[in-house]
Amino acid sequence: MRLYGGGIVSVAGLRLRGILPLCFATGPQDCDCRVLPRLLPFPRVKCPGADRREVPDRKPVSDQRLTTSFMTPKKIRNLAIIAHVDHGKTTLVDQLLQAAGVYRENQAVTERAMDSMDLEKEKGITIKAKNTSIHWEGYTINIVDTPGHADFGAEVERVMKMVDGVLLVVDAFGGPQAQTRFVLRKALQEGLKPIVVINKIDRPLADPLKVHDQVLELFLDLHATDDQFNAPFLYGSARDGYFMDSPDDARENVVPLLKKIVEYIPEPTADPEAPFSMLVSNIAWDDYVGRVAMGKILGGNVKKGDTIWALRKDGSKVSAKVLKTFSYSGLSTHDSEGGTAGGIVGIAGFEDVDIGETLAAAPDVEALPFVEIDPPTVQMQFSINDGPLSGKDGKHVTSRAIRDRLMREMKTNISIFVEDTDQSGIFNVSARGAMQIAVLVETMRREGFEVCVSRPTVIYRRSEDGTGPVLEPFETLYVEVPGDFTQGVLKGLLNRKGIMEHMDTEASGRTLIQATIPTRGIIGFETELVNLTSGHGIMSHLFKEYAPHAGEIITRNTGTLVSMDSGTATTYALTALEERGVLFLAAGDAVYSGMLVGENPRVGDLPVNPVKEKHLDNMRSAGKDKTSKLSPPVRFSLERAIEYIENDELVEATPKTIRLRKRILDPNLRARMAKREKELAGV
Ligand SMILES: Nc1nc2c(ncn2[C@@H]2O[C@H](COP(=O)(O)OP(=O)(O)OP(=O)(O)O)[C@@H](O)[C@H]2O)c(=O)[nH]1
Ligand SMILES: [Mg+2]
Repeated sequence: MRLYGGGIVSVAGLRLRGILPLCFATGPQDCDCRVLPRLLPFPRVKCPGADRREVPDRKPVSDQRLTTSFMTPKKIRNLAIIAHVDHGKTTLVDQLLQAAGVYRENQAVTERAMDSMDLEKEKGITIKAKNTSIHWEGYTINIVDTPGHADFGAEVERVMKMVDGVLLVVDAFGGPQAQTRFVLRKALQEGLKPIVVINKIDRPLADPLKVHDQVLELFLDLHATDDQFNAPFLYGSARDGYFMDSPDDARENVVPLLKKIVEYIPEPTADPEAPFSMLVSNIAWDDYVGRVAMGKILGGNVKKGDTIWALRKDGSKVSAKVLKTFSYSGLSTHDSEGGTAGGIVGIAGFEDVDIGETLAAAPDVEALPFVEIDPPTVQMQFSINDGPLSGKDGKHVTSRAIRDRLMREMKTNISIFVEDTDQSGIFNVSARGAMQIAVLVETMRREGFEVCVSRPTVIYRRSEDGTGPVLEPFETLYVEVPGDFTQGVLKGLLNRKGIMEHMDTEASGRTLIQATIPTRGIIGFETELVNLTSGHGIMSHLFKEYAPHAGEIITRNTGTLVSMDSGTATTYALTALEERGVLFLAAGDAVYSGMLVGENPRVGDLPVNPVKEKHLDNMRSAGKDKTSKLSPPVRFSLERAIEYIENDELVEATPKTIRLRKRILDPNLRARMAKREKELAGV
C-alpha cells in the first residue's frame, strides 16, 4: 500500500490516521519503494526506497496509438490553429475531432472541448495553447489550439517550433483583426505554411470574398514568401461543420479541410535515423510522474528507460532516465510506447526542465534555437494580504507561499516574469497585459491564495545609451462602433492620449477607427467602450513601439468613499451613505478602516462610517431600520477591480471575496504620506 504525503487511509475497514506503514514520498518521482510496508514516522520523510525510480505502466488504451506513435514523418502533419480572439479556432477543433471519430456513437459531444480549464469554460476564451491529435485516412494530424487574446500571445509564439504549418482562421464578417496580424506575422517569420480558413460564412452579414482580399493584403503587408502568399483558402462554418474550396460549393462536411491539411501542410522535416533531439515547447504536469516536457521530436526516437540529456538555458547539462512517454489524442492524454521523429510527445523524467530547452540523446550537441518571445509591457505588484481580515478564508497567505507559487508560474508561462522587490512580501509580476495577470490572480484565488495586487503600470524604458527621454509602450488600437457612438469614443480616446490615424465608415453604418495609444491608455478602456456604446463597440490592440512618454492620463475622475471604522456594515449607515455615492458593499459585509466602500462622484477620498449603528431610543424606530431598502451594491469582477483602482489603492483577492482598499490603511499615516509625496513633487 502506498499513500503519498500521508493522511487518512482505510486498512481492513479501519480508518486510521498517523503512524502507518506508509511511504511519505510526494510522488513516484521521489520514490518507488516496493518493499512496503515500511514503518516511517511522522513528519514526512523521504522513503529509503526513494532512489529507485521505476514507475509501473498503465497500459495504452488503443493499439491504433501504438502504431501511430511510430509512424514515419511522411504520415504525420503538425499544425497550429491561429486567429484573432473568438474567430472560431476551438469550435473548428471540435469539428475535426468529430470528423476523425473521436466520439463514440451516443457519446455526448463536448462544445469547445479543448477549452478544458475551468477559467476557459467560464470566460468562453482559450487561455493556454493545447495539443491533441486525430487519425484520418492513415495520417496522424497533430493539432495545437491557441488562444486569440493578445495578452496570451506568448502561447502562440511558443508552439511555433512544434508545428510545420498553420490554419489561419478569419471571421467572414469581421475580417482580419489586430491579433490576426500578430499571429500570422509570427507564423510567417518561422517559415510556416499557412492554410486560410474563412469561418462563420453562415453569419448574415458575412462577406467571404472581401475578407479573402483583406487577408491577401495582410500577406503582402507582412512580406509573405510566394509560397506562403499562394496559400489555399477554404470557406465554411465551424459551428455548422462544413468547409468548401469555394463559397458557392455544396455545404457538406469538413473533409475538404482535412484533405487540404494532408495535401498542403508539409510533412515534418525530422530524421528518424539521427540521434534523439527535441525542443521543449510546453510543460505539463502528471500527478504520478511530475513534470512532463512536450515538443516535436526533430530527430531519432525516444522510449521509456532511455537516458537523455537536458541542455539548460544557463548552459548546464543534466541527464535523466525517461520515466514515461505520453501521446495526446482525441480528448485525452495516454501513456505511449515512445515517440519517433516528426511526432509530438510528452516526456517525464526531468524534475526541472523549462520551455525553450533542448532534450537530446547526448550532451555534446548544440542546443536548438527557440522562438523570440516579445517582452512584457505591463507590471503589477503582488503582496501578502496584510489587512485585518487576512487569513479568514484563504489557505495560503504567507509571503513564501506566494513567492513559490509565482516562481512556479514563471516556469510554465514564458511571458510572465517575477522579481523580488526590496520590500519583503512584495513581488513585481510583469506580463503582456492586465488580463493575463488577472487570470493568474483568479487562478491563485481558486487554489486558496490570498493576495493584494496593485493597479497595472506599464514598463518604462530609457533610450539605449540611458541618457535620452523616458520611453513607454504604445499600441495600435482598432475600434469598431456603430456610427452613432463615434463622437463619444473619439473623445474617450483623446482623454487617453490616443492619436487617430485612420477612420472609415462602412455602408452598414459601422465606423472603424485606428489609433495609436499609450498602453497606459488601454488599461480600462474596454469597460469604458462597453459603457459608451451600450455594448456594441469592439476593440483589439497590438503592441507597436516604445516612444517618448505621452504625458499624464487621468482615467478615473471620481473619488472614493473610504471607511474610517471597522466592523460590520449596517443598513442604517449605508442608507445615509447612499446619498454620497454608489456603494460597493451591502449590509452585513465585513468592513475595515481604509477599505473602499463606494465611489465618491467628486475627485478625492471621503472618510465615511459604514458601521454606524442607529441609536435605539425606542422600539418603533428600531423596527423602521429593518424596512429600509438599499440599492444593490456594485460588485467588481477581479479584472474590473484591477483597472479601477488608483496607484495608492490595492485589490484584496481572497478565495471568497474581492475587496478594494487603500494601500496604507491607517488614515493618519496615509495623510502624512500623501503630504510628503506632494512636497516631493513640488506641488
Ligand atoms: N455563427 C457562427 N459562430 C461561430 C462559428 N464558429 C464559432 N462560432 C462562435 O464564435 C464564438 C467563439 O468561438 P471559439 O471557437 O471559442 O473561438 P476561438 O477562436 O477559439 O476564441 P479564443 O480561443 O478565445 O481566441 C463561439 O460562440 C462560437 O459558437 C461559425 O462558424 N459560425
Ligand atoms: Mg479558443
